[in-house]
Amino acid sequence: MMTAATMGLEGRLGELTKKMYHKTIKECTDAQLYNCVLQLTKEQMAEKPVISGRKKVYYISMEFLIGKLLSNNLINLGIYDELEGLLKKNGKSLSAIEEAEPEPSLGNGGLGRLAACFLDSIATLGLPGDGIGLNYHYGLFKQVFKERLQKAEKNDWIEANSWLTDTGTRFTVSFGDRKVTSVLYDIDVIGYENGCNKLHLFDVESVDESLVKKGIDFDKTAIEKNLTLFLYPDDSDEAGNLLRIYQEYFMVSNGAQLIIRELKEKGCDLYHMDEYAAIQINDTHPTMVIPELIRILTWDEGFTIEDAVNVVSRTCAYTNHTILAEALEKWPLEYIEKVVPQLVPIIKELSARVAKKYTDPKVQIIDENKRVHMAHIDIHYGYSVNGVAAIHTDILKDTELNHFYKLYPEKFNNKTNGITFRRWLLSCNRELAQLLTRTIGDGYKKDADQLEKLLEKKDDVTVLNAIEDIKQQKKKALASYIREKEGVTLDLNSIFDIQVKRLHEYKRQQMNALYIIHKYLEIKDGKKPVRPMTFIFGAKAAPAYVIAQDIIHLLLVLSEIINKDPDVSPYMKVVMVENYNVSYAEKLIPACDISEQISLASKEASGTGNMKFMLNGAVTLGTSDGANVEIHELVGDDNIYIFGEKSDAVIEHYAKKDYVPEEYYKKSPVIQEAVDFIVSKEALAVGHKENLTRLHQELLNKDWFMTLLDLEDYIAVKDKAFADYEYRDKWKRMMLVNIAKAGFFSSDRTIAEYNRDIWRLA
Ligand code: 26Q
Repeated sequence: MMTAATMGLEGRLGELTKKMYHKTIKECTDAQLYNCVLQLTKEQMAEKPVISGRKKVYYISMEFLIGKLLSNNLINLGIYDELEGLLKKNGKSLSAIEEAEPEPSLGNGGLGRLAACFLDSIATLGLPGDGIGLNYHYGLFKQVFKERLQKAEKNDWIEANSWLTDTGTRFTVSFGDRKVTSVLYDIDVIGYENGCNKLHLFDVESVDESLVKKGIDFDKTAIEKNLTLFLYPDDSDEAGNLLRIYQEYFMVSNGAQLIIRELKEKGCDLYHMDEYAAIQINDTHPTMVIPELIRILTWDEGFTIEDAVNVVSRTCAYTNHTILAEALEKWPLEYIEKVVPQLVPIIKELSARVAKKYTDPKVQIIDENKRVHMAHIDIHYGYSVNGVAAIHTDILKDTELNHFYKLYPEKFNNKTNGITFRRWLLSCNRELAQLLTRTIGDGYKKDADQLEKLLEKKDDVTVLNAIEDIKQQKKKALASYIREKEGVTLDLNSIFDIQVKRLHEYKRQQMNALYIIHKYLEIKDGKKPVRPMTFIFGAKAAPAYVIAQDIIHLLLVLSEIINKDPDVSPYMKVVMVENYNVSYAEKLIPACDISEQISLASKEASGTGNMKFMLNGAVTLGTSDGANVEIHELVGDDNIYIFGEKSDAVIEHYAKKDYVPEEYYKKSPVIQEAVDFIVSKEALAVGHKENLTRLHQELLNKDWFMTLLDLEDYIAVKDKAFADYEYRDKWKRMMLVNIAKAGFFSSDRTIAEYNRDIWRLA
């Protein structure tokens, strides 16, 4: 077979179209061309060297939210432009072909997307590092709106031709009540102008897709048939299903078998496992890998428990992604007993060792209610504990995990999150990337700090106008997409204000909704804004999270009322996009003027959307939370809009239990009006009484995440941001500064730090 390297891309693509469809490139449909280009790209990746070295990192995670891969892989291979050109010559458009790629939904949100960005950066830095996860056939649900409510459907993303390759590897995984055979699929991960690593996704041989009946319902008992059908939605409050434990153990058992096989192939003496492998545990979901490795070493490899514990503890490192206490996994020992009885003696032993050393009940592994605190296993039996933004790590050290910090100060470290600039700049905003290359050269592609060179151009009218023009082009492209998908026409002269992220009360989409109601009432009252405003939301809510569903309902009700009101719609539009996902993010983020990052201070561990918006020239409107704090430090007071109470004040409110939403409601007519609109005649005429009254009650009587606390400040600062948008020169400079300072948030920087401080891969 002649390969593309010897015959050129066009020749090889022509061969493939002929072989697969008996057609020329010109004659193929976009969907057919997608399959051929997929094949071509896989061939090209297979020719790249596998990144190798004595020590490898295994990034083990229940989620890898990889998104579509074609564009990214072409960019990393360095053949995007050539392919685009040859397709164009044949009357075809690469971006139309990309639309034919199905999007896998192997993650919920931030944590899963971070894992995907990390794989890209690990390979780009040329470090040996593989992902270990699960191949969910339907992933996270696909969101559809019916009667202004979220409904869940399956996302059937695996096609005959895909990025998955069956490796032929099969392992056996033993549960208490059955054994299953796993199948290992690999996806190649190519670094930017570098070699390849792998994402290993395990599946069950006996999985049965026909188990799924209506929507996303399926028989929960037939484990060997259902184990890899779906990804658990981020049930921060509702966790606790046996199936989740089956999934977690299935992943770690396979992961441990794979790692030990690779170590033996390398000739590693397992007593020195830590010199060959680092295992990064992505939140507590893969924690059972620790007792599982100890079990294998003691049962199969003749280790004493002492030796096994020691070497595993030198190999495993833990990343924490949340400080919401209710989101920390605590499994009843009896569940673990049912699913994996073989781990129970190990976990009991690990727990007993802790109990012998430390009497403090707060640091025990098995608590008095016989619940296993997964994070406590990681902290006692891992060598590193990291948070994901400076403020987050500080809160872990000072409050949430303070008891552990006192025991093991040397284990704690911060690794502020990052994003891959290949996807979130080069791929989603080619226009901006080209402008940057023309202006500061292309060194920034491998060294993101070079974006700072852009600061020299902060008074250069040509550059400032070019940035503005690109924003306008991206707004136009988004508007036409939204018109097609959502049936809403946007005003290109309006300010695009965007909040896209999982729906959660702590992220406070409801506060944004109250601002919108406030503006609506002002316009009804005759107070017109100088420039029209477009409010865009995208968010999935865990199906069991009732109030989150109610907030989605409110947003859909508002968009119905506002967009259809002829007095108001010329001045504002509200759009809640359906099924927000990575591909949608790639269209929304480049088109954004104002990036909404409004979580209750102390609750958002980091956020990574905030970084993507900044890199694409949006200005942040946010609280002093997560990575917003670091964005603020980098861009300075003049290039960001910060509002709301600080995290220490918020933490104090919780400690003193002194936040009473009704006091804020009574004190402020503006708050009162906005909150009561939720159950007004207008709202009830369009929405469901049950959902709206429940939400109204929740805000007045509970409001656990303190929406009303910051509402007045939010309104004032957001009004200021909208007003400043009219000072175009000032605004364009703010855009430029945000882009120039975004280099710090490259995941290449984050991964270099993980490697320097935690993994130490030569
Ligand atoms: C747990 C138990 C049972 C079922 C589901 C879960 C579950 C699943 C997913 C719990 C949490 C998650 C996801 C958490 C997450 O995405 N956290 C986000 O991580 C980002 C990357 O570090 C941060 O930027 C965000 O601030 C954080 O919210």
